[in-house]
Amino acid sequence: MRHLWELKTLGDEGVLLLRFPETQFDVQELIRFYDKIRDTYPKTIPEVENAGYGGWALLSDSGDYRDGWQQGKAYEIGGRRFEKLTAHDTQTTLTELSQYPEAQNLFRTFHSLGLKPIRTRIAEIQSEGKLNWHIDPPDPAFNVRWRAHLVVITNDTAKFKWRLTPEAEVREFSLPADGYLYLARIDLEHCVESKEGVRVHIISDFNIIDGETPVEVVLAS
Ligand SMILES: O=C(O)CCC(=O)C(=O)O
Ligand SMILES: [Fe+2]
Repeated sequence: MRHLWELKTLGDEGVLLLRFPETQFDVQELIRFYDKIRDTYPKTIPEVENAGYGGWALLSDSGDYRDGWQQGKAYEIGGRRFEKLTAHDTQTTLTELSQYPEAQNLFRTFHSLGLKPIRTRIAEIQSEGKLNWHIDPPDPAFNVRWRAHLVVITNDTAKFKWRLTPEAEVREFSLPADGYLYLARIDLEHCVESKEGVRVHIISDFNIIDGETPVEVVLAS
């Protein structure tokens, strides 16, 4: 078994996806939470050319639940796409969505896993929606190599994809709605799609507050 403090090494070894094998979130509770949010607050769609992709913030910079979604402009360096984002380390203000007991429970479980959540969002891809190939820009304030993903709703066509270069073989994985928290590499080019059916993840950047938590390799390049 590997441990959270080994995240850098695991990245250097070419690991693409990890999971926390010892803790399961309550998926039914997360679905109920998502249903309430979706029916109460309009979804924010970022101003990038990703079709059917948007969501709601639980932890953001200003504390607005739309914050962190509007300013998602992409830019290019040397032919590679980067998502332009504001500094994540300040994105720890609770939004009104965080008042829900399900959100409180979620944060408690994150802490029990040794994670301090930073920018945390509910991300929804509509049927036939996608988020284009991109790399998330490095940020010294937190571990930008990995991002936590918790699946709320998914389907067989919902895929997370990685490639080392635009010419390289594409590796893909359908993250299951099994209640386990996954860590996905975001410093390599990646994209997501859902060809048929909605896909909802809770996605969180984080700092490590306890590196002893065991993690398991799910996929390596
Ligand atoms: O799966 C998602 O909604 C977002 C994927 C992504 O680009 C990321 O986590 O950085
Ligand atoms: Fe990304």
